[in-house]
Amino acid sequence: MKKVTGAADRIRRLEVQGATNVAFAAVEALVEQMKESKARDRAAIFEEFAEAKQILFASRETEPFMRNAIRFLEWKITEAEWNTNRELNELIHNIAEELLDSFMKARQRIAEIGAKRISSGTCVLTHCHSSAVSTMFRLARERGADFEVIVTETRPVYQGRITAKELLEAGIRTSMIVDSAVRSFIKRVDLVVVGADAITSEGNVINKIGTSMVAMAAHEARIPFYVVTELLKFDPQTIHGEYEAIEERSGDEVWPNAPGGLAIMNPAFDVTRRDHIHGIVCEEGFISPHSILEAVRRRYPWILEQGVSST
Ligand code: RUB
Repeated sequence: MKKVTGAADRIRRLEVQGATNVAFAAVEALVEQMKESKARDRAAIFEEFAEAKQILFASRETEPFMRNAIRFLEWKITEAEWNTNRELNELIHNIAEELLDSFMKARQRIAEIGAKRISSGTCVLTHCHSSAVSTMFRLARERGADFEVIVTETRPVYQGRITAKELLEAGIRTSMIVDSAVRSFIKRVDLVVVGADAITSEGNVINKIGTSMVAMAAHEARIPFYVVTELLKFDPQTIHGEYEAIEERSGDEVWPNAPGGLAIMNPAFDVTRRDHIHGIVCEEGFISPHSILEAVRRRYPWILEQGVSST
């Protein structure tokens, strides 16, 4: 399981960051792993697939996009006719391409929709690094909007720096603030835009720790708060009453070599209630968080059919 354990380690260590990158790194590793399979029959291959899936699922807890993508592969190879490893490899490669292709179309549509809300003179605040949000900003810039983005540094591992570098490269006016300065600057901004790691059946959004505080500050200041995300981040387990698990990371990220006896809590994500979200920009359009389930059912019925168990 070298390919898969290697990818899982890179994901766990944050060498691969953000829900989208995590999902595609996991899919790629799985496809490569299956290519190396020496299993002789269907049952043995599915056993290997199940083992690989468990390793990847365990790499980061709060990543339903990765789980949905892997379940999509599993569903498709379960349904299809194939006999040899060679046939399986070709099939699995094509399924991964299909997923990537549909994702790319979704991403483009999201960027098109979101970019319409960013015109010249707009000041936008964002938290963390989201590839969906960056794509939308780049498109708005390409279309000629001259706007400004305020990026939070995003403690403890500073994903805000990735965002800031990307935006500067795209020729977007960018400034950075520390996370605790959000409320001091919120009145200067016209809207807040963030990405998502998970969307629940109630329309709540899980994103980088601190997002819910940004949302509260925006709510208090009556500033619109948008989430830019593919519906592939929907977690079907939440329909069955389960809470999205929030990954707890090492305290070393907060304070390496901290004094002995100091307990450090380091949750990677938090939950932003739907009441603080003005709109979700997704491949089904600009929607209210209240209609999330309907949108997922329309666009990806397989997510609801395949994703009912925790394995
Ligand atoms: C990244 C993060 C991002 C979402 C969305 O957290 O919270 O906002 O994953 O990203 P981490 P994208 O750095 O801990 O993975 O839009 O690229 O899927």
